[in-house]
Amino acid sequence: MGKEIHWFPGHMKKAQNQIDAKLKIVDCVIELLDARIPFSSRNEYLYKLTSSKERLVVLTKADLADPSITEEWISYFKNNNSKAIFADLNNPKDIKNIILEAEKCGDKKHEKEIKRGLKPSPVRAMIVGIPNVGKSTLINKIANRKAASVENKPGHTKSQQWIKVSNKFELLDTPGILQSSYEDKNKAINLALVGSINQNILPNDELANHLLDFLKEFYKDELIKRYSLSNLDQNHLILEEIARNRGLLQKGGLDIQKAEILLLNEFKNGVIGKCSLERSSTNL
Ligand SMILES: Nc1nc2c(ncn2[C@@H]2O[C@H](COP(=O)(O)OP(=O)(O)OP(=O)(O)O)[C@@H](O)[C@H]2O)c(=O)[nH]1
Ligand SMILES: [Mg+2]
Repeated sequence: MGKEIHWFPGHMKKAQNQIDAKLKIVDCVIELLDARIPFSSRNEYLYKLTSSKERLVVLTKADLADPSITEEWISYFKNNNSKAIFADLNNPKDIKNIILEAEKCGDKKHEKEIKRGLKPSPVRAMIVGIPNVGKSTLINKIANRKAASVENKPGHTKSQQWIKVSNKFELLDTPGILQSSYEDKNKAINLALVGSINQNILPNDELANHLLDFLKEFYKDELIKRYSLSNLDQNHLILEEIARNRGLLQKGGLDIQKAEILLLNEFKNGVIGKCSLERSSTNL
């Protein structure tokens, strides 16, 4: 495998240009980051592209992340003068909180309009982020209807779409965009582990190995409990034990590849526990 990780389908380049073109007419950018990997899930290119706009950072999938580490990330963003909140996008209370914060983005514009004797115009927010981070979900929850298509697969949304939420609020859904390349392979691995890079880009055995090393260091008890493990010595023995305990067999013995897939899927879906892959103290 080469040093840099590339997964930049054609629609992402187009999406980047379209974001640039729409920036002029939006009041703020809502940047979604995955609460389990706030550092790796920030697309540096997209961040710079949208830096002239007021920004609200939302750490999504907080229900899958380690709560104390998420709190640390919120403090980190605050200390860096960035407005950030965390959310489980399936929790209506969290959605209300996002709406309240996003509506504030229109305050300056509304002040100017009122001074000029104009009626306040709707707040226009552009939702940006990497694939699978929850952009379309957020829009549907705010709009309270299935306005944008959602699927648990990176790169699902392929084009921009305005969604009118109310007379006060309009949202722009955008396709998820990754950096055109990742020099830092750890970032690419993190993105694959949470499901934001296509599964076929990095080999499962490498991902499973990396994940086991990480879980052994930070979430040992959760790992042992989930798979009833008798020891944590070597990763290949752990995978064998998972295969044995789950009855993953093939002709001639244990099916290790199936054990890797099971481990990766269960991690991605939060079944092993609330695990954060990145900590603000060590990653930034
Ligand atoms: N557990 C959990 N799942 C979430 C949350 N937000 C979104 N999801 C799930 O994540 C998956 C992807 O959501 P989408 O809204 O399609 O993501 P997107 O950012 O629009 O993805 P692209 O269109 O590929 O860029 C779906 O299965 C959602 O149900 C959350 O806060 N918690
Ligand atoms: Mg989408």
